[in-house]
Amino acid sequence: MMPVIQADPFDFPFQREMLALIVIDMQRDFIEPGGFGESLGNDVSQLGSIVPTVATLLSAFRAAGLPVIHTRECHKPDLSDLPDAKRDRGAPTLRIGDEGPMGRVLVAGEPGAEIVPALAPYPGEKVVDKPGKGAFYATDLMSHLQGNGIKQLIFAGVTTEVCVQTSMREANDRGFDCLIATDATASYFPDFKTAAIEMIVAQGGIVGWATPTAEITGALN
Ligand code: TIU
Repeated sequence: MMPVIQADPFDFPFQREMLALIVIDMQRDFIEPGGFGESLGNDVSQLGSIVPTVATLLSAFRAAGLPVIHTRECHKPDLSDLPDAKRDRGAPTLRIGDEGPMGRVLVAGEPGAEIVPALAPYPGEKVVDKPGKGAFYATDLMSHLQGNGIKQLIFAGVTTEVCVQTSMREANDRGFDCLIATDATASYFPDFKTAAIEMIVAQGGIVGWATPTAEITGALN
C-alpha cells in the first residue's frame, strides 16, 4: 500500500521516488532587517521564526536521500528581467536593483539575495533563480522536475500568500501533487498565512494539501 502523510483535507499518498522538497525564497532580503521585505514596510520578525522548522524539513529530506530544491527571487544585474510594473509597484524605500545595506536589492549575486546561512543549499542541490513570484515562470524548474521524475512537491518558505501560494498554484496546474508544511511557511501578515492555507485546502484540496512538519518528517522515517 502507498504510504500517506496525514494532512488536510485528507491523507496525502506519496511515492518516495517522485517526492521532492521545494523551499521558496528563504533569502536575507525577505527575512533580515535592512532588506527588500522591510523596505516594503513589513515587520520581518514573523519570517525569521520559521528558520529552525525549515531546517528540520531540510534535514529530514537530506537524511532520507530525497531531492531538495531551493528558489530565490532575484533579477539579473542589468535588470533586463525586471518589468517596470514590478519595479514601480508600491512605495518601497528601496526599489529592486537599488543599493541597500545588503547590496543591490533582489539582484543575483548580492548578499541580500542569498539564502539565509542556516538554510544554505548543499552542493548538488538545485537552486532556481526566479524573476517572478511563481517558481515556474521564466525558469527551468519544470524541465528539472520532469528530468528527475518528480511529481509530488512539499512546499515551505516565504511568503505564504505571495511566492509560496503562487508557486503552488503553478505546480498544481502543471499536474503536481502539492503539500504545504504549515509551520515551515510564514507571511508578514499572520491572517494572510491562515487565509492562504484555508484557500489551498478548501473545496476538497483545490490547490493541494496542508500539514505540520512533524507529519511529513514522521512519514519519511
Ligand atoms: N518571496 C516572496 O514572497 N516575495 C515577496 O515579494 N513577498 C512579499 O510578501 N512581499
